[in-house]
Amino acid sequence: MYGNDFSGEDAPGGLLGEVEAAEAALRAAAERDRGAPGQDVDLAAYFAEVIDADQKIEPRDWMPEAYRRTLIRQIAQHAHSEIIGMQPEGNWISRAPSLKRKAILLAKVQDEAGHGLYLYAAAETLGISRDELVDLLLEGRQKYSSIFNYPTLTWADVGAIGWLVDGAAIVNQVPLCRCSYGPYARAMIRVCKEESFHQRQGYEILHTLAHGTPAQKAMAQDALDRWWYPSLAMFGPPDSDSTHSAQSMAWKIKRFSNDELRQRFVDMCVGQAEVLGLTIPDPDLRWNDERQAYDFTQPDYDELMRVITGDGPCNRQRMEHRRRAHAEGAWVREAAAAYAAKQVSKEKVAA
Ligand code: BYC
Repeated sequence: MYGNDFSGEDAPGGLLGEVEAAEAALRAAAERDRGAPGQDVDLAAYFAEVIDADQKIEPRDWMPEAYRRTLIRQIAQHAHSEIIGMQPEGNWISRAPSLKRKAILLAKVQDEAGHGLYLYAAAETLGISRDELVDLLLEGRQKYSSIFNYPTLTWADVGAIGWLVDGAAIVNQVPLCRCSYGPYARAMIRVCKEESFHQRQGYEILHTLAHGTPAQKAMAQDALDRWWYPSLAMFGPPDSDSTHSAQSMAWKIKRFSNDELRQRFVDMCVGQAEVLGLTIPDPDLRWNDERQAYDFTQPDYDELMRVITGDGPCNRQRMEHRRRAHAEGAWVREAAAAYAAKQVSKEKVAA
């Protein structure tokens, strides 16, 4: 029994079906490639036409400076989230309850590093280097997702992260597979396919615990109680307070608003929680026939702002760890650069 077996995630209309459709649309857009604009073309008008026609902006294309900056901000924040996001789960690699669980978790955490790399590479196509982006994170001038500032207290938290955090990530990222910027859309397709496996492994951990001893079930419920509202907050502030949504949607970077995606996530989770036999910690959660969606209690957005601005339960610990890991990895980067330089000079001698 997996988290998406009954939400129809693999079905054509389900989330993975949407990823497949986005991939096909991306290929079709590439085939319709308009090539570079002629010399006398108004570049701003050409950019608007490409966006209107649902084609992709590529690194070679002219783009408004604000579009470029917005993409760098969002993609970098996303990349940093993948890298910082390795910490809460990495915390459990040495304490996973079996060899098999340990191997799976290790692979998952490595996947997150890979996602960070795809995303840094996508950001680099916008004319900023990975070194610069890493410095911006380490200096606290760029953000990462609020969710990774919460602690993982028990093994069930690893399950809750997979089910809820990766689940929220998929709901947020599937529409990004149709983002107007080609390199970001392509990175997202690959990321979403992998995230789907992550979500399933988390759900399976919780399913096992929820059908285990009373103490294990209580541990699973406690994890759901602690991760539910922070997961809802991952989608960002409510639409009324979202500074970037309107412009990002006009540019087709974002395809849905923060509130629309949050609603979609809640609607997806209710049936999944029922199969787990766990209770979503919201006494006001109920089906609204008129809206054809669940009514639910919003997360505490003041808490979200506190966490975003550096005052969450683990912000300091996460950044200290990242700075230390970066400093301790300096010799690896130097060795890799020296090796690459040596290869280049060997090739030159051979040529
Ligand atoms: N946390 O105008 P808004 C993962 C900021 S990785 C922190 O709505 P936007 C995973 C926002 O940046 C998950 N900050 O912004 C990894 C803005 O501040 P600035 C990461 C947040 O960009 C490992 C301000 O609040 N996913 O899933 O239109 C293991 C106003 O917000 C948050 C992504 O990054 C937040 N939750 O919409 C497991 C997805 N929310 O920049 C899992 C890509 C808002 O003006 N990003 N802010 O200083 C997005 O889709 C959008 O950037 C957001 C926000 C929906 C997050």
